[in-house]
Amino acid sequence: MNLNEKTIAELADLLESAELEAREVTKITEAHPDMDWDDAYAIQAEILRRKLARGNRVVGLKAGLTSHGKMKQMGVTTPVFGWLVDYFSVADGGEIRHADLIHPKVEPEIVFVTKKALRGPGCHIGAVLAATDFVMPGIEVIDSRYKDFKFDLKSVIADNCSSTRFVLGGNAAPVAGLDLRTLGVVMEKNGEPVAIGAGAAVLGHPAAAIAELANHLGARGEEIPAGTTILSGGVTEAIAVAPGDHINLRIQKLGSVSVRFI
Ligand code: OOG
Ligand code: MG
Repeated sequence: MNLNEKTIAELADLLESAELEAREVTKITEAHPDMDWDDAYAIQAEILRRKLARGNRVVGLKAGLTSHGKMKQMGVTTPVFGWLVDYFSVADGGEIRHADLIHPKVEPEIVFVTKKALRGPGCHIGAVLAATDFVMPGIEVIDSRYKDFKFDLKSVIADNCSSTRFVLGGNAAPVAGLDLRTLGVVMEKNGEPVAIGAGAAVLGHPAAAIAELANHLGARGEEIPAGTTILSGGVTEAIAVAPGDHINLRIQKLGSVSVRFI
């Protein structure tokens, strides 16, 4: 770690205030070029500590930058991990006020819900599939707090990987008998297909993203508890949305989920 506690607290305050007030800030590595990975995750953890102290609850975890489409779009090469809290959750068919956010984008995701704990190191897709209760479609809404949605990996990790809202729905399907690599994914904006892909876009197999999360947490002495909802990462690049846009995500065999921006 290169940053002291005071700086970590200041940066957490900067990023969380930007989130809550829906305004963009300069990416933090500009003023702190020496910050390292542990500093980045420490800032992310400090933002969560502040939310928990205010009574928010963790309701899920996420992996991000797990597909080639996303890595190319954001100019990065490594997956990142973050948390989801209660007020991020939006009901299927619900509405999101665009003005509450800065410059939101939507992503199609395959969502896992676990029935057994997963702990790295050495977690692999076999362990993930054995521990999965079901998978379902999810629309993730991301909203980088950084100017023009431009960042480097350390800045985006500190910003809890741009997390802001998510919508779950469709069919909760057990993984036995499903080939998650070949599941077709179609996301529509106002009835037009805008993002098309298949599960294999996520690290070759979306369960690999969950295994990487377990290994990341394992290195910190933590695990993915049983009953955890986990977003495995955008299958395609993220799509910008405007007020009035209606987003529908269909995943083969998993049904559909939708949300409207007002
Ligand atoms: C970082 C968050 C990435 C995903 O699914 O790839 C993410 C970003 O692109 O702003 O949630
Ligand atoms: Mg995502």
